[in-house]
Order: sequence, then C-alpha cells, then structure tokens
Amino acid sequence: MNTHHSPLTTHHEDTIVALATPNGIGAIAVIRLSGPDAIAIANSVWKGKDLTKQASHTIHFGHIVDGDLVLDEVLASLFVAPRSYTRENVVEISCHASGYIIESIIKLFIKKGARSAKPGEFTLRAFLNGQLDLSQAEAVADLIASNSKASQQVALQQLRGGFSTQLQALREQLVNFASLIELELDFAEEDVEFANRDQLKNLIHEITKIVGRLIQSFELGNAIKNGVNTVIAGRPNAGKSTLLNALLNEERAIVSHIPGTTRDTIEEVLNIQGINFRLIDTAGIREATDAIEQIGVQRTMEKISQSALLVYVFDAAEITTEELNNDIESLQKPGISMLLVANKADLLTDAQLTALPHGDKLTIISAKEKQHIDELKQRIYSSSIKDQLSGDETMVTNIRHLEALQKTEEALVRVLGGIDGSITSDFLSMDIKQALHYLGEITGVVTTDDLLENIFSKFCIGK
Ligand SMILES: Nc1nc2c(ncn2[C@@H]2O[C@H](COP(=O)(O)OP(=O)(O)OP(=O)(O)O)[C@@H](O)[C@H]2O)c(=O)[nH]1
Ligand SMILES: [Mg+2]
Repeated sequence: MNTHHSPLTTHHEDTIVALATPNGIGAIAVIRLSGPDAIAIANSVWKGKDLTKQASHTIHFGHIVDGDLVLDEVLASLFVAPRSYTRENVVEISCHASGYIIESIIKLFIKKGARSAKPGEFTLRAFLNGQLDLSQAEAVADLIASNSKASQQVALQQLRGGFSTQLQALREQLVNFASLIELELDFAEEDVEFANRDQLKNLIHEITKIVGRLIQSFELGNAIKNGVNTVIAGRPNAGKSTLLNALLNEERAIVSHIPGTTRDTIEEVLNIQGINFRLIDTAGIREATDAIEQIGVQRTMEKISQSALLVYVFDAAEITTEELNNDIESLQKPGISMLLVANKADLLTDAQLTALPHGDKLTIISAKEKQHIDELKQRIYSSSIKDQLSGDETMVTNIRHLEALQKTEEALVRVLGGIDGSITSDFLSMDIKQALHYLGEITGVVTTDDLLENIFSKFCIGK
C-alpha cells in the first residue's frame, strides 16, 4: 500500500521551521525553513539583498528584523527546490546562538506563516519527495546517533544507499518473474508456462542466499550500532571491580578486600577496535548476607540473562576445581558466550599457574597488576565479533529491516516449495508478491502511516 496521499503527507504546502543545532548557548545556531514559502518568509523579515532573486546554493549576509527592531546579524544559505535536502525551497539561517535570539527568529517566521516542524519532518519530506528511500532516511538517524567509528561507517554506507541498491536489484528481478507468472494466469486455460521454473528456482535460490547473508549480518550490525552487553560476574572478592577499572583504565568502581563491596550494577562503555562494549560490573554471587545484597545478586542474574557476553572472573588462588566447575555450569546459558578469567595470577606459584586449565576460553590475568589486560580485551572482541569487519560490506543494523528480511525469506521458501510441489501459478504468484511486499517495506516502496510515524517520531526536531 502506497500512502502518498495520507494524512501524514497532506501538509506539503506548509513551510516548516525548526532549530537544526542543539539547544543551548553556542557560537552559532542554524534555523531551518523548508517549504514552498521558505524563501519568501525569510525575505519578509530580511534586511539585505532580495533573497527571492538570488541563485540557489548561495550565502548572503544580512539582518533579521522585526519591524524596526534588528534581531541579529546572520547568514542565510539558499537552496532552491528541488536542489535541497527536502527537495523543497530551503533557507538556513545561521544566527548567534542565544536562546533569546533563536526563539525570537523562530517566532517571527511562524508569525510570517511557517509552522513548527515535527520531529524528523525534514527527513520525512526528503523521503516523500524521493530524495532518500526509507532505509536511507533511517540511516540519517543512525548517523546522528553513531558514537564509534564502526557505527558511523555502517550508517554512512546505508545512507549512501548500499543496502537499498542491493535490495532494489533483487526486487526488480523478482518483479520480472512475478509479471511473467501473472501472464500465465491470463492464459490459465491453455496451461502454458512463460516463467521458466528452473530459472525461477535459480533466482529464488540466489535471492535467498543474499537475504540469508543480510539476516546473518544483523548480529554484527546490531553489535556495531548498539554495542555489546558484557557482564562481569563471579564470586565476591574475585576482583571484578578491579578488572572493570583495569579495562577502563580508570578508578571507576570501589574496590575493597571486603566481600560484597559492589552491591549495585555499574555500567561503563569500553571501545575495543571500534566496537562499543557495555561493561557491567555486578555484585558477587553468593548466598546474600542481607536484604540489599540479595537484591544486588538478583540484579546480577538479571544482567547476565540480558547480556551477549559473560566474563566470569574467579580468584585463582582461592577457588577449588569443584567450585569452579559448579559456577561455570550454573552460569552457562544458551545465547550467551562465556569467557573465563583466572584473576590474581600475581599470587600464584608457577606450579599453581601451570595447573590451571588452559585453552582459548581462559585468560589468566592480574587485574591489580594490570597483567594480560590487553589479551583479555582482544578475546572480548573476538568472542563477539566473529566476522571480519570490512568497510564495504552491506550490514543490517535495524530490527525493522531484520524482520522484513525474515518474512521475505519465509515467503521465498514457500515459493521454492511451491515450484517443487508444482502448485498453480496463482499461489506461486501470491508468495512472490509477499516476498516483494516485505522487500519493499525496507526501502519504503511499501509504507503505511503507522510505519512512517513510528520511524520519524524517533528523530530529533530539526532533522
Ligand atoms: N593480589 C591481587 N589482588 C587483587 C587482584 N584483583 C583484585 N584484588 C584484590 O581483591 C580484593 C577484591 O577486589 P574487588 O575488585 O573489590 O573484588 P570484587 O569481585 O569486585 O568483589 P565484590 O564487589 O565484593 O563482589 C581487593 O582487595 C583487591 O585489591 C589481583 O589481580 N591480584
Ligand atoms: Mg566489586
């Protein structure tokens, strides 16, 4: 369903205005106007060259005036439709960033006929006017929110349309087959096959492979975009908080020789090779001695269940093999990878050191002496990021895209089953259309008001 005439989109004649830079005092703020009257509205409160007579992509010095009152000395950047972000007339006023000036200029524009933009409305217009497809529009939000090199790269790749181009190509091929099969429906009596079933099968196999690869990329894509929840857990006094501090290279958590020091969870972000790991230090696991500690231990268990990676720390000088095995067994959960960290290596004799179980799941460290911390970081990284990060790889980072791809895959499996089971063209056609529908949802060929509302309401105002 294409809803380009929906309530969301009937305000196209409106000219919208919003502050595009953050609220607060700064050197410069940018106020954006977009819509058919953007240039006229700016010009109506402008002292300087006539803005309505200037060329696109030019910048002009002048004053914003409210009657005789000069509000500010500003620069106006002109973008004449369709050569702008929204493909409408756009004026960007760079003024001095005082809350008072910003508010006065925006109020003035509203008095002259503009209205306040809703969150994401500039980008919504860019989408509705065909400047960006939906996945690109979503990438704009991701780019703004990106906080590491990897997340910025993935968002930029999506903004540039890598993802869309790939999906578009798949879609076109499917559309061709769908129309051939539609044609068969018109000749139903004659029992002809315009769409070669072997070719169709090959195509579906090929598309399924690509869709499958995109689905798989989500795990990594999601880690890149949202970070990896990494919980540090173990018995009291194992050195969890000391380890958190060593990883962060900062005295973040309280460390003491008293078991049960950490009672609440402590979260900090650690960037390892461009990926954000959300480290969570937790209360040591034991039979709690008081009510507060008990809540802390419960919270530890909750955090473990919400994490992708568990770093289990034990005091190598204290723990018995039996205790160690019990802990590992009780903490192991499906869907969570576990790293074992033998701490306090500095207290061990050589004989004790060699007696420790060796393997790539175990890292022997001294958190206090900061020994082998880098080795542990490397293991944290490689246990979560299994695939290579390459700059040009298309990656799915958005749960909405993931779900659409999964539904596409299901429909494709039905198409394949249908060909093998020699079902009639009309059923085949239905399943292909389903696959097309879900693929189209990603780029926004197929949209609904709810979907757009949901996506753009999460944007900031002014974008
Ligand atoms: N010798 C030695 N002592 C350590 C090491 N790591 C931690 N410790 C000491 O062990 C004690 C406990 O450390 P913490 O980091 O508070 O332990 P924790 O696991 O956070 O303990 P709780 O918060 O009580 O669960 C402190 O006295 C630390 O100085 C280490 O590598 N070597
Ligand atoms: Mg602690």
